[in-house]
Amino acid sequence: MNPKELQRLPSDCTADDITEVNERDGGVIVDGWLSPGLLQQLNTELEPWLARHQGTDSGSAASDSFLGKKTRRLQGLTVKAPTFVKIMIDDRIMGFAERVLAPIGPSIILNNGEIIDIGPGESAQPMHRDDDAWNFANAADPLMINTIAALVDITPDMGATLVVPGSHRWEPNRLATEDEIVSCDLPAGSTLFFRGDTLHAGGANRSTKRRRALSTGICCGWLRPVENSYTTLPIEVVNCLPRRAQALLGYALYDASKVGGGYLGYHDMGDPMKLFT
Ligand SMILES: O=C(O)CCC(=O)C(=O)O
Repeated sequence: MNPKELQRLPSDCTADDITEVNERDGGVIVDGWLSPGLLQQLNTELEPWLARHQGTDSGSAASDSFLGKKTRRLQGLTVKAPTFVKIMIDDRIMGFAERVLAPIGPSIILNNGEIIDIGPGESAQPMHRDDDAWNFANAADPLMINTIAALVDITPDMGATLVVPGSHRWEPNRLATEDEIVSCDLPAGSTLFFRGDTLHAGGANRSTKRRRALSTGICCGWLRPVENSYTTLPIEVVNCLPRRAQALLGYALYDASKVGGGYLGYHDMGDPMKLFT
């Protein structure tokens, strides 16, 4: 398969539609997924945090190079930009995650809620699969799903996400040729939904504009997520969130007892959800 573009779905599509196209292509674009009002609210909340961003400094040169020295990234969005919570618990994103991740576990958690603001002059990331974060797992099914929502109009020259359609079915070591890679044109609000086993990368920003996007990744409930939400979110903030968001942030007891597994994430030998009023 070698389509020149990913399939696009309308904003009223369902989680089933998103899952079905992903099963075939490894990725799909939903146009107009975020409303203009929600986008404006989120962007307004993000402005002061991005303005005071100190640059990429993860403590590892290799990690900094992967994240991008000209890229501003923010996590801890539940505190910094509370509008993020509505997006994280959207039925379609959770429904897509639940469907794709069902074969490997009974529950899901947030892997990362991350602003990726790629600056002019940034080079493209190496092609990768998000599932490689857990490379020892050797799983036959995806371990996570990811979404890249455009918070500004994103054109290919601005560092649009690069995706290799069909690569979720490839053997692990196969490399993509130039003509197998598509660049996602994403008007503000449009969103790429893809699986953890699909090859992709942040593109090179050859423009003079910044490419601002939101990555919301969801992984299987028994994995250690990329983002550590426990250290960024005060418990008083989590207490005020919807139950669904509390669970997604990792505060629900993981219970695989009905499928022959065990429990993970006890709080003092009980369900952490009992902490919340
Ligand atoms: O920013 C993007 O479009 C993709 C970023 C990405 O794949 C990553 O940082 O792992």
